[in-house]
Order: sequence, then C-alpha cells, then structure tokens
Amino acid sequence: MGSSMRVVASDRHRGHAPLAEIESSGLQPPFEHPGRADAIHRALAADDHFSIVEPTTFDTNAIEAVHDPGLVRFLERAWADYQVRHPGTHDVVPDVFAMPGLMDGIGPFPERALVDHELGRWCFETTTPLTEGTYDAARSAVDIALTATDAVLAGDRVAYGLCRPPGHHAPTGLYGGYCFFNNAAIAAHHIASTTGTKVTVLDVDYHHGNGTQQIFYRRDDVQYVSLHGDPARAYPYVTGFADEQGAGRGAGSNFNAPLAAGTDDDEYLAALAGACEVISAFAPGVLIVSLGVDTFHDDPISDLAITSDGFRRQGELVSRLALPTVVLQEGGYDVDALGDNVRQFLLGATTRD
Ligand code: SP5
Ligand code: ZN
Repeated sequence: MGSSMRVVASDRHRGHAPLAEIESSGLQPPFEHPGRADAIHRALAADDHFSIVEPTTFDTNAIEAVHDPGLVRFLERAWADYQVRHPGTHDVVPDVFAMPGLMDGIGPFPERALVDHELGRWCFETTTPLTEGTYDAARSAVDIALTATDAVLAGDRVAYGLCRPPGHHAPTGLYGGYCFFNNAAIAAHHIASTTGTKVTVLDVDYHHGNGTQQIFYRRDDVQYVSLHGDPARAYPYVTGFADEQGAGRGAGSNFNAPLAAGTDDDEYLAALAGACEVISAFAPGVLIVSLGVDTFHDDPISDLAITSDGFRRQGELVSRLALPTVVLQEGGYDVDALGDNVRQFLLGATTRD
C-alpha cells in the first residue's frame, strides 16, 4: 500500500439517532449513538497515517444478495409508515415479536400490511430503534463497506470502512443488536461471488456475530471466525458456542472462541493466534475484519480487559496473515477511548514483516 491507509467515512450515519434503548430491562440513553463514529473520525483525521474519503453510492443488489429483499423494503418505509398510526414517534420499536410459537399448530405467519405486525416479523430484540434517518444511515454503512472492499480489490493492502450502524448481528432476514444490514457479510459475499476468491470474516467484536455466522453457516467459500464473550453470560446468548462449526458444505468453516470475563491482552492474543491458524488452514484470498473495540477494559457493556496497546498487538498479529484486508467497524462504546483504540488496531494492521 501507499503512504497512508484509506479510511472510508460519511456523515450520513448521523441520521440514525435513537433517543433511548431498552437494555438489561431498563430504558436508557443509547450506547450506540452518532458520537461514536464522530469520535473515530476525529482520531483518524488527526493522524496523517490515514486519508479519509467519501464512499461511492451503490444500489441494493449487493444487499439483496445477502438479505431478504423484504427486509430491505421494510426498513426503507417502516419509520414513515409507523407515523401514520403513531404520529410523532421518534424511536420506533416493536411491541409484539412474531415468535414462531404464536402460530404453533396453525401455520406460517400470513403477510400483513400493518407496520406494527411487520416490526415484530423483522426485528429480534429491543435495543435497536428505527429513527427517521436509520435506513439512509444503514445504506451509507453498506456503501462504506463496499467502497473499502473495492479499494482492497484494486490493490490497497488494508482499507478501513467506518461503518455505522454496525452489521454483524443482522442475519439474512432480521435486524437487531444495533445492526440493520450486515456490512461485513455483504462485503464478503461481494468478494466471493465476483472474484471466486475464498474469504474469511474474522470478528473481534466483544459480541458474537450471530448474523454473519447464520449467513455463511452452510457455505464453504466464506469462513467465519469469531472471538467473543462466552454466550453463557454475554449477548446475544443464543449463539457463539464452540460447538457451532458450520453445516452441510459449510461443515468446519465456522469457528467460535468464547472467552471468559476478564480476559486480558496476553490471553486474548493467545486465542487470536489460534484463530489465525484456523484462518491459514482455510487459505482465504481476502480477509475481512469485523472490528469491535468493545473488548476494551472500560467498555460500559462488556467485561473483557483489553488495553489500547492490546488493540495495536491485535492488528499486528492480523497483519502477519499477509492477506489483503478490509477492516470494517462494528461495536465499541467507551467513546472517550474509541478513536484511539480503533487507530491503534489500524496502525498495527499496517505493519509488515
Ligand atoms: C455491534 C454490537 O456491539 N452490538 C451489541 C449489542 C448489544 N446490545 C445489548 C447488550 C446487553 C448487555 N448488557 C450488559 C449489562 C451492562 N449494563
Ligand atoms: Zn459488540
């Protein structure tokens, strides 16, 4: 690569601006808010190792290659439709979840036009409100991921996409976990389907990327490798266990490393070294990193003990895979440290042996 790393960013993320989130059964200010991306942007803009560019605009084809087109159409109009029956609602959240048990012995859910019904069909949890600019922000995050991906396909060794909202909790047909479109999965599928190259998504966010795992679980062309807080205690609770290893053609191409509370830099790096061996054995041509820095010791919703220097060491270890690498932003909620933690990982990722 050249003298500086390309950073793709847009201020369209600010359109997604919830007032509150229902987390741990309490209504509180959102952990996932526009100040996060603004903090990362500031930290990278102040360092001449990075050059910030705007994303190209893409249509929905790459999104619909991964997600149910119904999810895309729903997110495009849901906030506005909701206003018709509930005027002036800032944050739109379902009050009924369309759980399969509601229809046990009856049949599948019929299609319904009422947005209140559809919310419960497409959303899987309570922490992810829809606001007026959510759809535009989610589209911009995908534009950012695809623009960074195209830069790497065109020869950048590493490029970074400052995606917000994040993506790794969104499976094919659901949104939640602060995520609407799965930016990393869309990028991975785009690479695999247009170049025929095998791709690994390495997910270092504190939370298991249940969406990315689901999307690629039965595929052998995209490997998913994740280190995360053990779902025995950590969100999203239902996935991320070590015995989830892929199925069908994808058997063996999914790797989960659940981690204990308090895991420190040395312990984390040992687990990451093991994950890198799993990646090398798969022999991908391109690496996508789902970069969450919510493993930080001061993160408000997580319980690992990574330091800022630890993020640099993570980046260095990943750089030793010597793969063209697209780094895409996922979580990280200690806003005071967020910009420097992302910067440290990226500086580490540019080192070459
Ligand atoms: C992208 C990403 O990092 N999404 C994370 C979504 C997690 N949302 C709910 C977290 C609930 C954790 N509760 C911990 C108790 C601390 N108050
Ligand atoms: Zn996370």
